[in-house]
Amino acid sequence: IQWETLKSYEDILFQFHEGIARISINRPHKHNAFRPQTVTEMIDAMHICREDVRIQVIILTGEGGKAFCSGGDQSVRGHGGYVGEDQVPRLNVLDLQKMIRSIPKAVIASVAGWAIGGGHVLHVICDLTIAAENARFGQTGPMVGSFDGGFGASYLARIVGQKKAREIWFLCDQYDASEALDMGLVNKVVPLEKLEEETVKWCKKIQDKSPLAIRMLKSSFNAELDGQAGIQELAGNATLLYYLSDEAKEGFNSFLEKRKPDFDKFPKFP
Ligand code: 2NE
Repeated sequence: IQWETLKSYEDILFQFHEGIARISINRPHKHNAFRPQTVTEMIDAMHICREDVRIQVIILTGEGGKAFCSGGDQSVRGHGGYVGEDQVPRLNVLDLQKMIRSIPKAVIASVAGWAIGGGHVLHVICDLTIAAENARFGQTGPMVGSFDGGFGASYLARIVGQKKAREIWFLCDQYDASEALDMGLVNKVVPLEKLEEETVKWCKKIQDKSPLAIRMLKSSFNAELDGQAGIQELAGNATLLYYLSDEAKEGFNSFLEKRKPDFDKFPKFP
């Protein structure tokens, strides 16, 4: 695939090809662990993915074939978070998680090698995960003095069930790709050399579908789990659809034309 660079960053690659955006963590020397700057760059790229109407599907991945992401960079962990050049401790990966969850486009994790710790949570939050045969999954928090009790625990439990999620967190074991497939943690496992091809194939299948239907489905899946934030997302999409209707247009046209709105002419449904 001839990926075209959309924007250059220090810690990530951000590329585009035929409606697909590819965000790839580019710190293979650290198994693609993220520092605050990595996450800031990913957030910026996700903003672009949300706003750019050419982008229909997003792939999240890591460079090097040995790791998707190994979580927070422990070498910059300080007092209260991960510390960047400004010396401020941050847990900004939580903001990135919310963006992956709420962007009204499918996000596919393409996992080669390690998806560990906060890196594992990132793939969990993605809508779909395609794994290479060398992928390995797990949480390390309780070993390294951390945990993710948000999506990383509750949404994981929705995916693999309560018992398995507690096992994953309490034991900090690692699971290979076929174990991950068996527990419903990934959608498909392919040989490493086929990973990108298969991921793009899944993107293209989604791109052939109705974007509004995909958008509504994503927010519907989220709404059940995300409380008021989930309902707000789904309701925002309902407002978008309503704005497209002649009935809604009659409302604002009547205001602009300083007349009483005439809603009688629109169809009523049982
Ligand atoms: C991933 C794992 C199991 C791989 O082991 P192995 O033996 O294949 O590789 P190695 O030698 O450990 O790693 C290769 C290089 O990457 C660095 C290592 O230090 C090593 O560097 P050198 O010694 O060659 O210079 N590296 C790997 N992961 C790193 C990391 N996270 N931070 C900094 N450097 C890292 C093994 O590497 C491993 O267990 N890694 C640590 C996984 C981990 O505990 N991640 C943090 C979890 S907490 C978190 O992510 C988090 C959260 O819980 C809540 C909010 C935000 C973040």
